[in-house]
Amino acid sequence: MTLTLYTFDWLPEFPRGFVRDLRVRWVLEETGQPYTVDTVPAYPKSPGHLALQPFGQVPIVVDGDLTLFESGAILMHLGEGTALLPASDRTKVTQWLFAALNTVEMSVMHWVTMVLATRFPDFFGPPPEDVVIEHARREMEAKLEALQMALGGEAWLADKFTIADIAMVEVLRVVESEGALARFPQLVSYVDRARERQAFQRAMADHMQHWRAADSRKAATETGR
Ligand SMILES: N[C@@H](CCC(=O)N[C@@H](CS)C(=O)NCC(=O)O)C(=O)O
Repeated sequence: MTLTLYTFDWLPEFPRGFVRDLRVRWVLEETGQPYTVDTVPAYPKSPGHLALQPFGQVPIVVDGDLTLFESGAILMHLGEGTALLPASDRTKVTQWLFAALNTVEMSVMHWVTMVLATRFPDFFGPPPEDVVIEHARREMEAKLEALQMALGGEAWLADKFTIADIAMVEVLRVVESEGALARFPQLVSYVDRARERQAFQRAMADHMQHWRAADSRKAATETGR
């Protein structure tokens, strides 16, 4: 049975290219596992969506009898038995996957949601004072500094490219999109190296095509066609 990846039916421009279905698409493109994409309404959350994902978020994967949410758990499930989660390096890859999601992503999201609130207050609520945003930025930069040191001159977080790199690069791309990665040249190279992968490029192209098709569907509904 083909695996189904769920993402939102439509979203405005600003999160496109960063919605977390992208990291799942990337793993699926790396492993070559066939999949189809289905959608859940972004607004309002539907009971069907909440039955699959109790927090009303995406991504969700339905793989046979298994329904799975949380992108980290999905990456581990899809990486299982592949070179993206090698048995010989499993513990280290898991450690870096957790670091990506629980340490780096947490501080990045804390900062970036405040930055986005300055541009999209209707969506993110009123922005906090500059001093609060600056504090969050410094906290995030301390994490990025430490990550850059840990990566050192290595190409990837473990011996080879793994699901931990997919998660970490997806988080760093958010920092880059807000112009805050340039102070960390080794992290810039790391992101560039990962982005050169064909699997990433296919995943991104499909992700963006999904939103274009969603725009067309929405326009057709609005004009009653
Ligand atoms: N920890 C979750 C976070 C999922 C998440 O925040 N997804 C966003 C889209 S990228 C979402 O669904 N946001 C809508 C919401 O939180 O209501 C994961 O990694 O899967």
